[in-house]
Amino acid sequence: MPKIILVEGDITKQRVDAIVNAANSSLMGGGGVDGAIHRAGGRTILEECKQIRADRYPDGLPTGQAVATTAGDLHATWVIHTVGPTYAKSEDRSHLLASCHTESLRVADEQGARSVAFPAISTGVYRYPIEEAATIALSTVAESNTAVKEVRFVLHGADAYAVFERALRAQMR
Ligand code: AR6
Repeated sequence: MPKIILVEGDITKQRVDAIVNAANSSLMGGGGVDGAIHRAGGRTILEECKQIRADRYPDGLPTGQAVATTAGDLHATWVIHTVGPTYAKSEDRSHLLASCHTESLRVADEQGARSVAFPAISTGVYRYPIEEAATIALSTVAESNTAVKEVRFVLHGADAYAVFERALRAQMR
């Protein structure tokens, strides 16, 4: 089980082996954390995403899956792109959010990453309630069978940090 650490801040500033990107299935960039990662990481990341689309995912990366590129100018070796579910009241998509975390850690293991930073996947544009997302993210990582030693959740803002802190405390009880 990896050690779980919570940090308030900007994921693009983290020094870790791999940074997870909350992407969309096009892998062509977007807003939120995706935009920030592509802006800070530079053009190489987008070029590799285009290659992955052409070679392996012509119809786009399915929700809940993950792929790795190099990290360009970021202080990391890899960016792991995963696609979170959009939130829907009418349907439980928690398994897809959980899958983003297990698949990202599986890809991290494939690459040999030992420290991985995650954003709060799906909690922005995709509208997943952050309390629910935090519980799913933390419990999935805690139960993951991975060689990754440290998982750092990087939360944007004090409110998001507080939610994750409460969820982590509840999980440790
Ligand atoms: N560092 C850490 N967390 C951040 C940062 C940052 N620099 N910037 C935003 N967040 P979102 P999603 C937080 O919308 O909901 C994109 O357009 C943010 O406050 O980035 O999975 C993609 O291309 C929120 O808590 O991702 C997709 O189309 C969390 O990151 C779509 O958005 C996730 O918000 C994906 O939506």
